[in-house]
Amino acid sequence: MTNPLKDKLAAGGCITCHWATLGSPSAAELMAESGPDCIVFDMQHGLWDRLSLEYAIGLVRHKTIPTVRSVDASDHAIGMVLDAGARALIVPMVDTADQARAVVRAAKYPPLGGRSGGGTRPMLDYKSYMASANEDLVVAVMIETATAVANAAEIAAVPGIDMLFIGPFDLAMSIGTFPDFGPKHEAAVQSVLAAAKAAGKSCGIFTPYASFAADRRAQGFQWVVLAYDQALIQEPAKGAVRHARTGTGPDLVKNSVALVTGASGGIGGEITRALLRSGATKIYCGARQIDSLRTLTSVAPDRLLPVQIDVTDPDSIAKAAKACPDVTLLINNAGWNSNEGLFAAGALDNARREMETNYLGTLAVSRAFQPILAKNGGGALVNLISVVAHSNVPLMATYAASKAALLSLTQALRAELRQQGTHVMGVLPGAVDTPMTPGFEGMKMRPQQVAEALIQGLHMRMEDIYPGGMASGVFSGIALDAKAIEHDFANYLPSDSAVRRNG
Ligand code: 3PY
Ligand code: MG
Repeated sequence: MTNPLKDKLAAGGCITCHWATLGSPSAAELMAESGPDCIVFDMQHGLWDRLSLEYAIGLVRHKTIPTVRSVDASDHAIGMVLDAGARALIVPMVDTADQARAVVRAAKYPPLGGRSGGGTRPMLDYKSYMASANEDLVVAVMIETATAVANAAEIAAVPGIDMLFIGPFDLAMSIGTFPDFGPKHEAAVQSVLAAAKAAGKSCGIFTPYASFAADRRAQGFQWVVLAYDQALIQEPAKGAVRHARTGTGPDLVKNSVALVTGASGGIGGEITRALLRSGATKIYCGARQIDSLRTLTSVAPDRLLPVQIDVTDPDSIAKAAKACPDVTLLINNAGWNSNEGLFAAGALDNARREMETNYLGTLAVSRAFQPILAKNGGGALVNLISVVAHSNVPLMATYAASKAALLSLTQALRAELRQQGTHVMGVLPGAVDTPMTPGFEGMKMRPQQVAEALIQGLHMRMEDIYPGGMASGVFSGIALDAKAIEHDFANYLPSDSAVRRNG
């Protein structure tokens, strides 16, 4: 039996782990499925007891390397977790070389130490286990006080210690920088890394997020934490509640005076009809060509007023703003989709037109109507975005990029318009069945469903809505695994697309 963690360290690699604190063998099993180098069961601050630890290690030990942070540095705490099957050991709060020597004694069988033989898991095959256990085990001691930092070189030199493992939070408290880290903390961290390296040992560090882990790995740390079970549950739960938060206030639809840009299109027409049904007093129907609105406005000529507006033309926008001084609900719906990839013959022209319409056009119209909304009591501004703003669908690459810009713009509009009481809502559907999505063969929703969701979102004063199964699936998928969504969307491309289109 050779411990792959030891091989990785010897080769100068970096061990990536998940950190399990919740005392749930099922949660640990789920985390192990993702294939980390190891899982750390935290007995010091986690909810594990002897039995749940034994069971959890049983569930994961054929998938990953079970590792335990012991309750403390006592012989009993260390012997117990090794008997449960830990193949790597992290011992907290080790301040001196004497304590480090005691850790090695507790962790190794004679003649190297004084660990007592026994335990259910070692006894599965006790002869081979005891023959290899001393060699197999990775022993890491945690450096997490000012004293330990001062003694790091001596601790690293203790035979049998494989790694110094930094506890950044306790260290911050010990050196007085908590809750921040800062330069003093970083200097301490780097001095521990240097001490470990000078002794020919490895250095690891607890990293609460995967982004921190990447930075530390690049600095030469050889053990980092990618994910932490408490945060994996707590953060998405918080995010879901934040996302579902609704506001209160006067109804934004009933008795409103709305302007819908791009009203002659599939979604714009349905939004207009939905506003009409929902009690908007007046709806200005905006289009580049007034004639294209005739059928739509004929339904209720007294309440549906055609307005010429080309969102890429400043004069046209200024005239529309003059003609619509009573607007309380601006719906920026006008948009353009070339439905082409990056290597289509006209890709640069496509990209410019999409940016001009979807991003700059929305910005220009929002700027023109900001004082009108303010004068009329705040009201609401709605931007028709798309879920592809979050993750590019390369089949319509330049369009998706313009929608990403529009999403960013929407966030800034929300912040800027808060003071004047304008509610800003983003609408991010998936594919909608309109003339703009001819080539897309995935699941499409009807424009009417988008319009109904928009009205509902305004009633509830939501910030962003994701109408339809595709959009809500993508949105929650991105929160869990953005890379998986990116790769999934990439798969819609035909395999020879770049070559075929460019060539
Ligand atoms: C610390 O930062 O102190 C830790 O022990 C992290 O688990
Ligand atoms: Mg600690």
